[in-house]
Amino acid sequence: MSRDCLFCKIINREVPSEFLYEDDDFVVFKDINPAAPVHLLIVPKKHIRSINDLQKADELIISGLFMIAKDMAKDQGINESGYKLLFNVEKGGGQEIFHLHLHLIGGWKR
Ligand code: DGP
Repeated sequence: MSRDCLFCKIINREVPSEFLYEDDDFVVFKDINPAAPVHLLIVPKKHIRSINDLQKADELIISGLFMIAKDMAKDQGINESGYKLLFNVEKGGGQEIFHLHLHLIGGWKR
């Protein structure tokens, strides 16, 4: 938990957001500024600034992010049509919220 982190506040329900999925270690909610018809954020509850800050002990977090992403893609009905998974890393990589999250983006009509 980081006091001034928006995603920590969402995880702790200090800032309202509807969770599409939650377990002991992760939450999933819709991106407030969607880049596609489906744009979800898969977010570990542990505060990790970015991919750069991952430790060996975080391996289960990384595998969990991808397992939840593919389940959410199926849940949203976009697993067969296809989707993108994206990490923005630090400012130069487009990261705006410095709490690790995986973007799940898809649902285009092609
Ligand atoms: P990134 O640039 O990778 O750090 O992505 C951060 C995303 O978070 C960005 O696409 C917009 C989204 N976002 C920012 N503030 C909020 C918020 O208060 N609620 C929700 N649901 N999403 C937010």
